[in-house]
Amino acid sequence: MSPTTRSVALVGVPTDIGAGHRGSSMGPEALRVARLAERLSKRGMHVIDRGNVTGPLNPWLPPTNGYRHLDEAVAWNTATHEAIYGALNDGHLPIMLGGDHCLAIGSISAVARYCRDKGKKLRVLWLDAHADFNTSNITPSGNIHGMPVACLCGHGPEALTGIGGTTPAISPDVIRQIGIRSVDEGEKRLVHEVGIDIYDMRYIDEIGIKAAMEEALAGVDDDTHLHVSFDVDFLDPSIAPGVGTTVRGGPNYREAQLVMEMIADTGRVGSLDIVELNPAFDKRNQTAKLAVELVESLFGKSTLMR
Ligand code: 5AB
Ligand code: MN
Ligand code: MN
Ligand code: MN
Repeated sequence: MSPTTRSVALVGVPTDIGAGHRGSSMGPEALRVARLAERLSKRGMHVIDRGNVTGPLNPWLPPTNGYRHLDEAVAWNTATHEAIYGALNDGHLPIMLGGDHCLAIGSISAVARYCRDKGKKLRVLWLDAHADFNTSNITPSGNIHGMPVACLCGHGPEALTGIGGTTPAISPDVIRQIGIRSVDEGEKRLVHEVGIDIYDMRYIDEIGIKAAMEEALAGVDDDTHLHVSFDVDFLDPSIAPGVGTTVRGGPNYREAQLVMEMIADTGRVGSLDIVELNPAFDKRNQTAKLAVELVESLFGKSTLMR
């Protein structure tokens, strides 16, 4: 391996513990079947599949005190945190294969801890139809996959906000949310209060994806660790049916590809989550294949002729 070869570690987290539909637990395998490792190897990366993190089964119970499956979510996120923090310290660029989006609490708290250790700046790009900023008293569902950003910013139960030892794990000003088009009433008030930088679909329609991405990436420099949290429901459901929580009016194929290409151009991607892929809703693994294609773009596959 040449010293410039990026070594990538795949970490599967096969659970749907935070979701409102069963099936995202099959996401890691669907991404492997869609040949994620082989496609990244072809791009010259050194790919190690570290297998799957383990955790409790999904008991499929109703919420208690505003949370569904809190103990199990803590167990999965603690294991995810350790796996991602370990991969980073071994010199790998970790790709967390979800799993539902609650797992970003584990992965991003690990990335933030690693950045603190190394004195690096962190920028989190949150590609999603949803803001994922609910708390126990405003959530319409109790599903923890609707709460990870709030938890990471310190709003949530101590058992989740404290994973990684520092609460809050991140400051709201490191986050840029892109593609947002479905936010609950109380959640909307809270993201405004906290001051999350949101590039919603209306804004993207008005100024265009290129200008929006330039704004979201402004200030990223050689010292920045870029974490991309890619919720597959970011994409328009016409091209990505394999998710539990579809919302119409998302980025089309070419817009999504441009998002990934512009992120790739920074050369600063240091970690990635691929979450909310739900093979139970997919057709012939097409959404997994599309996700893999977009991840290739994220790691430098370009449509550019110049
Ligand atoms: B996802 C909803 N806001 O809290 C809630 O897919 C949906 O990780 C959350 O973005 C969607 O239940 C969570 C209605
Ligand atoms: Mn999400
Ligand atoms: Mn979502
Ligand atoms: Mn979802």
